[in-house]
Amino acid sequence: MNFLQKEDSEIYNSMKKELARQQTTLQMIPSENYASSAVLEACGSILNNKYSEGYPKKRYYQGNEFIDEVEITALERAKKLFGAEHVNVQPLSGSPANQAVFFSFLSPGDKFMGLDLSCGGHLTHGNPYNFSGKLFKAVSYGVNKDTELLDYNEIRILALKEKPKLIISGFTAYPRLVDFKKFQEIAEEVGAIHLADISHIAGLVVAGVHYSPFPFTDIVTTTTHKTLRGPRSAIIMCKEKYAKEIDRAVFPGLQGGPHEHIIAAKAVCFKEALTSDFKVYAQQIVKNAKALAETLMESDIKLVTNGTDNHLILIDLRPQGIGLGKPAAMALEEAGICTNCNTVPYDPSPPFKPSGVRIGTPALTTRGMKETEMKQIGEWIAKVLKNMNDTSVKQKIREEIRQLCAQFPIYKEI
Ligand code: DSN
Repeated sequence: MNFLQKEDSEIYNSMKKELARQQTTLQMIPSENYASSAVLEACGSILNNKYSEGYPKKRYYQGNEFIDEVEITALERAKKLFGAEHVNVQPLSGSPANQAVFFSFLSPGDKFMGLDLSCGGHLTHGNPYNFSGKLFKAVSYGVNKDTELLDYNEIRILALKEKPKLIISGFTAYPRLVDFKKFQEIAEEVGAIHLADISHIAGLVVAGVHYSPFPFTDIVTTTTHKTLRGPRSAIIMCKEKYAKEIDRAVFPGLQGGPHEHIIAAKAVCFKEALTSDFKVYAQQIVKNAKALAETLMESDIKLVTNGTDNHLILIDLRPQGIGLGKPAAMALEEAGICTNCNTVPYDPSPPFKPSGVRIGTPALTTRGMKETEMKQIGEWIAKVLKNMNDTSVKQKIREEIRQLCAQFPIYKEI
């Protein structure tokens, strides 16, 4: 960062401190990861300088010969990686990608179904403060109150009653496998479009450690920076018959010039995700999450659904009387463990004061940590949660975490 250091010491210094934070603490927010240096180079590249409204070979601006090469490479790699019929790599991030899908198939006021936020749904799946809940009529489904699992029979009954135009599957805080085939069958039965939002689990899907929504799902959206470990962005994939609607909804419907530096970074990420090393990585994410979940449960920490099948774990703080999610996440941060507070199913507290903490293993797995480290980290998390106001406990763990992080360096070369 030589140029930045010379030209803007304020931003340079903030970035240096953030780098140290990422290196010396445990990044356990399940939607975060460490992108490779190659991905970061593409993000910070001269492709930033180019406007390219339109699609490859059909641009409104001149000078896009090499931009087309980049975007076509990204498209081809994404198709191969996911087995998708059609891909749009231009969405700026996950929410705009989902927005484009709504605008492709729904008119304002139309009804759709998505998972309730408290049960693990995303803002764009029908939250009343989000465009999805404001412009459209959201009918939320939940999870079973006892098992905290999706109940496909209940979802089907609700869909038959409500007859939505769109059904969304895929979540931000559901620690179990999702049966996309069942969602597609329900959607077909009621004549709805099925949108699978696989943002959290895309890396697991391409590695074959989570069910894939391909080839049967109508539309699939995913961000590219979570388990997929690419740049902060998103893509939309669909059956060929929906290609025109989706492309038109992204441009000119919703966006202007695409961010081709980020599209280049997505292409790099797809190449990385096509390797056998990535499969091993994704398998390890799940092994690590299971090992961590076991240690937490052995330490009497209650987990939503009593475990995990994917990369994330949701701690329910209520049974232990630990308190609310925000102070718990703050105590963990003081000890060097970065998580986020989160709602638990049917949370009696409001979303800005939720009763849970969400943790995940994608970033730690990128650092090379395995089951042994997860066991240690699980013990630390339990200890902090049971001694939230004890500064000496948090300081001791903070120091031990600093030592652990030094054994698993990240971004040595920056
Ligand atoms: N903010 C993301 C997450 O943390 O799950 C979803 O968009």
